[in-house]
Amino acid sequence: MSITNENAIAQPVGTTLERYIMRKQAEFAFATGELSQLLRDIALAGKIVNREVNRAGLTSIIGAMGQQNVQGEAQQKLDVEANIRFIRALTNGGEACAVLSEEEDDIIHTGNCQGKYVVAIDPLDGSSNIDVNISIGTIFSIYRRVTPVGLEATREDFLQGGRKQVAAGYILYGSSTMLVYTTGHGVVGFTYENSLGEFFLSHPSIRIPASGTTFSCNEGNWFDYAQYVRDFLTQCKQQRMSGRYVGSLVADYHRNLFTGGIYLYPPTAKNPQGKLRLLYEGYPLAFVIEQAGGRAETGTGAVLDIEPTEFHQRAPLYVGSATLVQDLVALAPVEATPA
Ligand code: AHM
Ligand code: MG
Repeated sequence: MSITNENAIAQPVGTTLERYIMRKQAEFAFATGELSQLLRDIALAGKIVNREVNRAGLTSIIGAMGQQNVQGEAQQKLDVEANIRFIRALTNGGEACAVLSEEEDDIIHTGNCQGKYVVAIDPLDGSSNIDVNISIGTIFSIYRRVTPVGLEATREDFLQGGRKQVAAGYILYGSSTMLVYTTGHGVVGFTYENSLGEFFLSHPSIRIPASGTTFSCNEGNWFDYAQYVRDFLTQCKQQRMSGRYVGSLVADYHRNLFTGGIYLYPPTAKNPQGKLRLLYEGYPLAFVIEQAGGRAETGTGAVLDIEPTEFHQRAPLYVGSATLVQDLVALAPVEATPA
């Protein structure tokens, strides 16, 4: 055996997601193991989607299917595949009684009426980037149902409000694939090891820097932005901050979470409430950022405080380092961006 191999064997392989979840189960809001199972189900579907994302350039799976999703956007094959994979994993896992997906108009009943949880999910976010081999992601949000166990889930279960989330997170399919989540006890990150087929704990306690030097927004919408948003961005430029915008929310958010910065999707003429969806984009990313020490605002209040009314409603999103979000909010007139 070579010295290199001996050294490799001397190194512990690390903590798998599975083992971590088992150890931390007692910290979960309802320590019954069901939420743990849900996280495992999401991780399993994430592994499958990761495989498909990696194979996308090699197979004919890439490309538009010629269908549109409920928001009228061109649907890619991988969106369809990811949607199916997550719904199937959550159905087979048994703990989710219903799922709300960006790709589906109405909630999907899994048939698990005994399940105590509902999941809102954007199965593959940043779908316009699939065709060009740029990082994409999955975003998820978990609630404990408010309707009686044994019956079908209803709208009420999904429209509880962001503060009622019991867990939320995302998977980034990037240069490496990562699962980042919170159960309300800080934020943890796992990195996927392809050869072993496991997520390993890589970031036990993620904290966003209080400030940062990156702003991320689609500046092509500049002339649609409210004056206070333009003033804030002008300040960023005067301070020689860096503009970084992938156009994949998970990728932009993840970078700013680790290095400090602010992501903005303000209201525009085309999307007067902003483009991003509250239940499976705004809320979960707001929950994670608050747990990491950052802030998520709409311009008139915290994202997590928005009263939800519709499954696919949109909301402005200003999310990232607390100081930067505070600087933006300080410029906002009270009536600037109705939430
Ligand atoms: P999607 O859910 O249809 O993929 O749309 C959401 C995406 C985000 O990932 C990204 O931040 C944003 O839309 C980019 O929008 P734009 O091209 O208007 O800048
Ligand atoms: Mg999306």
